[in-house]
Amino acid sequence: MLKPLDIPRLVDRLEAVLEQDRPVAYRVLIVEDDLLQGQHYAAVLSASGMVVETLNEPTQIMDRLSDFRPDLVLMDIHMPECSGADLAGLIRTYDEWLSLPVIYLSAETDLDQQLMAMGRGGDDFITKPISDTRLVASVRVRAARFRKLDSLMARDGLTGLLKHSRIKEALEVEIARAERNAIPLSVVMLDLDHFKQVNDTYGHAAGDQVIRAMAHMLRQRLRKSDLIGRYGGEEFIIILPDTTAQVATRVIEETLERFKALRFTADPGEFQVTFSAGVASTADQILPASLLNMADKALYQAKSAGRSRVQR
Ligand code: GH3
Ligand code: MG
Ligand code: MG
Ligand code: MG
Ligand code: MG
Repeated sequence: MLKPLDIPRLVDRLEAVLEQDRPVAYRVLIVEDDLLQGQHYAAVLSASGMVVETLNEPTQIMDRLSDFRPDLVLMDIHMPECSGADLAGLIRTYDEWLSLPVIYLSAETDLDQQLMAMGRGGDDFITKPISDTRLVASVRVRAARFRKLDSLMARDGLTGLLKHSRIKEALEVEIARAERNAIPLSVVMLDLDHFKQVNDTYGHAAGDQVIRAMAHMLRQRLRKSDLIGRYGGEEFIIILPDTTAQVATRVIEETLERFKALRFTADPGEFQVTFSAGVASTADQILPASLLNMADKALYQAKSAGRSRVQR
C-alpha cells in the first residue's frame, strides 16, 4: 500500500514526463463486481487527482459512458452477469468509443484468456496484484494520451473549431447544465453570405482564408466559456451559456460589424464578406434538436430579409 504522501509526488513526476504544467483531472470508470476491490482502486486513483466512478452493474455500461465520458475504463474480467471481454467488445461496436482506452485489471494469469480478452477490445492487461504506484502510472499515462488525441480529433482541421458531432454533443451537455442551474443559454447559427460567389470569383484558397478569419474573429470576440463549432462548410454554431437571446444577438451583431469591415486580398482584387445569423435561446425551447431548428429558422429569415443581419 502506498503512503498517501507518495501519490502527489508520483503525479508531479508523471506530469513532468508528460510535459504538462499542471495535473489534469482524468476521468476513470472502474467496472468491478467486487465492491471492496473497486473501492480500493477508486481511492488510489482519486488520491492522485482523478475523477473516478465505479460501475457495479455492467449492463449499464453504455449509458454510463455517455453520462460520465471517461478518459479510460478499468475493466474486471470475471463478473457474475457477463465477462469484461464481452463488455469491451460491446464498447468497440460504437465508433464513438473506438479509441477509449480499456485496460483489464484481473487476477487471470492464463495467457490465452488474456489474449482473447484483448482481442475482444482491450488495450492492455494488468495482472493483479499491482502496486498502487504502477496502477496510477499506467492509468495516467494512457488517459493523458487519450485526452490529447481526443481533443485533436474533436477539432476541425481548417479552423481548429469543434467539429459538427462535437458541437452537437456539447449542446446537449450545456443545455442540461443550463437547466440544472436555471440559467439561460443561447445558440447561434451563422452562415457566410453568397459564399459560392466568393469561391467562384476569388478562388477556393481565398474562400478558405475567409472561413479561417471568421473562426479567428469568433474566438477573439467570444468568452472562453462559449463554444464554437464549424457545423458545415461555411456554417458555424455558437453556444453561449448564461446568455439571453438579447445579449447573444447584440454580441453577434457587434461581431458582424467588425467582420464586414475586414478586407480580404485575392487575385482580382480586394473583397469583403458578410454573414447572416439566427439566434435561439432556452427561454423558448430546451430540446437540443428543436433549439437548433429554431436558430436555423431564424437564420433562414435573416437570409430572406436581405442577409448581413442577425435575426432572433
Ligand atoms: P447564402 O448567402 O444563401 O448562404 O449563399 P451561399 O453561396 O453562401 O450558399 P451555399 O450554401 O449555396 O454555398 C456555400 C458554398 O460554400 C458552397 C461551397 O463551395 C462553399 N464551401 C463549403 N465549404 C468550404 C470550404 O471549406 N472552403 C471553401 N473555400 N468553400 C467552401
Ligand atoms: Mg470479478
Ligand atoms: Mg446554403
Ligand atoms: Mg452561405
Ligand atoms: Mg451554407
